[in-house]
Amino acid sequence: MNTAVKLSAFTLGMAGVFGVSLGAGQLLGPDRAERPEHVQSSPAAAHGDHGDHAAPEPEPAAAAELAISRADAPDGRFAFLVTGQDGKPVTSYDVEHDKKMHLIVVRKDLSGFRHVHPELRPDGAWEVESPLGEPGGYRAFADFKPTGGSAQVLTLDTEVPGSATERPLPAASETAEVDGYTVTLDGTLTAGGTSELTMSVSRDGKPVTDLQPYLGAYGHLVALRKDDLAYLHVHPEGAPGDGKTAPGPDITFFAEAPSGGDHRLYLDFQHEGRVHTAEFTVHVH
Ligand SMILES: [Cu+2]
Repeated sequence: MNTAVKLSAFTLGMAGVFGVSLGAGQLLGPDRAERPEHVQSSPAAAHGDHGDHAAPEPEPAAAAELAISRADAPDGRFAFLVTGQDGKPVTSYDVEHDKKMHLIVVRKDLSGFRHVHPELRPDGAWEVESPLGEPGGYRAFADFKPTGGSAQVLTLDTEVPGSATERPLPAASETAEVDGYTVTLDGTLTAGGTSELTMSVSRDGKPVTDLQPYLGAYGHLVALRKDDLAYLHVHPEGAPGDGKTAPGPDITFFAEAPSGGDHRLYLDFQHEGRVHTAEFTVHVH
């Protein structure tokens, strides 16, 4: 029932700006959208701030030959393995955005978004409190960088048994309400170019100006395309502590959408010690 899917390492929308310390706009892998699930692809371009420009490009197979699969976990937990070509678990990872492993989970109708950070078990599996919710099909995106390899996103499809009700995608809106906060979206995400998006956070009609760094930034934005769940991971312009980036109310992102269609945007931000996720439906032209 679990479909291990291997997807490409990502293509950077903006050259060489991976890295939480820089916090610059970053795009993960538009090309996966067009790829059938069984296809593997070449490794990502080297990420600039890891000092690996000088390294020769790895053979495509070398970096791409990782696979992901579910692993056994206690009740209420979710575990998976990342394995190399030799079939052994990959156990050495670089920290990216404060964590070695970012796991994005969403139901296939784009509801139930979760962004969690599993822990590496002694047996090499990653485990976390289950991010799965009500019945239905789910896709998990494991976003990581194995030490010495390329940053990449592997996807794993799984299912929560039971009678599933598909939720229609909420209507497109430039305003999202979450946990008493209102987040407004300014800017237009267009296909095939770089789009500047500004998200502005307010509460009770007042701009929030004391956002807290979360994973090294004031906001993390993930976009998923309806139907094929193409994954777009974007990071904000500016970083906490860089002397020019204010802690709200505005969070600015640069993103490139590889293609059009309806997308769901998920903004994680932290305020007063809690992380909130504001969601928007956006139609990309
Ligand atoms: Cu994360």
